[in-house]
Formats: sequence, structure tokens, C-alpha cells
Amino acid sequence: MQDNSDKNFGGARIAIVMGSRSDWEVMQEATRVPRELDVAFSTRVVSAHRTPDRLVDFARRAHENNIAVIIAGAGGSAHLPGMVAAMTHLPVIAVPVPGKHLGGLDSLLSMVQMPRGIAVSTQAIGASGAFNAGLVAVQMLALADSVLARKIIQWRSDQTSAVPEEVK
Ligand code: RP5
Repeated sequence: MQDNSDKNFGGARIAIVMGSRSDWEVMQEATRVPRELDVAFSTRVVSAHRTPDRLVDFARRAHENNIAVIIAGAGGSAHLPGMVAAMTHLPVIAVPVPGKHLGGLDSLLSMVQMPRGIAVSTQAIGASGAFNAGLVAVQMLALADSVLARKIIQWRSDQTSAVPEEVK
């Protein structure tokens, strides 16, 4: 986990990191759109509090490892996205993971209160936020990839077609 070499990222352009293995149930939603549209991603546990050296190594070297966008999910005292953003120029998308006691509102409020000059793009609490984090990461990559942009347009169109008008 601590050797963030090219080999370990396996050509991924999206890195999905989370503060704990216990965040995975929510954070796996972030892999849905990348999987569906064939965009390589890499997942790993990086804790701001329990593995600070891993955090520094990951964040400082992400761009060297050809990562283009980072999704960072955390619950509780959720410093991960902000600390990653402090150490990389890459865009960071934050996902507040619902905790046992305060339902994720604590993490959301922390994530959206970044100081001016260090940005994270915070999504909704929980699974929908994680899903949309994956979606917006792919949309970012599509800015420089017309084939991927066409896939997103088709995906959106399919989604629209799948919404029933009738209420049964
Ligand atoms: C945070 O603490 C993690 O992101 C997780 O949401 C929360 C609880 O972690 P565990 O105690 O379940 O490992 O750092």
C-alpha cells in the first residue's frame, strides 16, 4: 500500500481513496460509472489519521503516477480530501461517508468548509454522492477525450430513456 509506483496504479487515471476499509460499502459506488464506461481506476485505503505517511506519499506522487483526478471519501473527522488537496494540484472530489453517530452531516460540513485557495469538490452524503463522484471524475477526463465524451452522452441518454413516465 505504501509503494505508489506506476505499476500499482496500473494505468488508472482515477484514484479512489478512502479513510477506512469500512468506507468501501459506500465508496464502491464511485466505481460504477468508471466500470460501465471502461475507465481505469485504482482504489486504496489512505487514512489521514492512521496512515499519515501513506497519505503524504500518495498525494505528493499521484500526478507522477499519471492519476488525473482523485476521489476521496471519509467519515467522522473527515480530513482526508482536504489534506490530499493540500498536497496535489490535481482535482479532488470529496465524498462524505455516513458515520455511526452523526449520519455524515459532520463530514459534509467539514468538507465544504475548505479555506479559500485549496479546493475540494464535495458531493452528497453517502452512496449517491459516491456514485456522482465517479460520474464527475469521468466527465473531467472526457474534457480531453472525445470518445469518452460520446460515451457519457449515450449513458445520459440511456438514463433518460429508462425513467418511466407512467406511475403504476
Ligand atoms: C474515518 O473514520 C473513516 O473514513 C471512516 O469513515 C471512519 C471510521 O473508520 P473505522 O473506525 O470504521 O475504521 O477515518
